[in-house]
Amino acid sequence: MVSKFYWKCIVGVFMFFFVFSMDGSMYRANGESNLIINPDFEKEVGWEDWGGFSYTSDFKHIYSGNKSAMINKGEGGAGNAIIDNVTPGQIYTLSGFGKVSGQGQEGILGIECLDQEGKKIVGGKFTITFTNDEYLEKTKTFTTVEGTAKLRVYLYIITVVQDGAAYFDELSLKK
Ligand SMILES: [Ca+2]
Repeated sequence: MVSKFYWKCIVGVFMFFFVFSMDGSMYRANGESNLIINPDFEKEVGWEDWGGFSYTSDFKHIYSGNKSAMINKGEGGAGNAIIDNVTPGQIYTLSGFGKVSGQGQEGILGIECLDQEGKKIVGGKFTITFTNDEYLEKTKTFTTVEGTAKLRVYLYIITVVQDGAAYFDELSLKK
């Protein structure tokens, strides 16, 4: 009996590590790496300020970690590093946590399909709009349009209301 129990333990431990390593290899096989540089805004890199963009460390406006993105200017926002080696007809999923402050404020998390020269392609823009005053995760799945060679994720406010701002954290773009 003791020996049977002993072998059950050995098999149990073996199965544990087998399943554990399978899980790891499956994750890698899916190639699900986040294509956004600095998607959690913890480091101050990867984002180009298009106006009114800042990294905030105000705990009231952070979803996770120590910083999030804040935009508080109309026609302002920020663009992430351009993603190269993209082809048309590929399915990607964009997601992120966002919220707004100010009555009627809207905040946009978007992505643009760009051609080889980095120019925007008509019909190649996909957006997620946040109007909630507490952080919510939203997701958008899209297919890259004809002529796509690059992608660019961006944050944007079209018009800013009085005391308005949009906040973003924990973004993700995966193929
Ligand atoms: Ca963060």
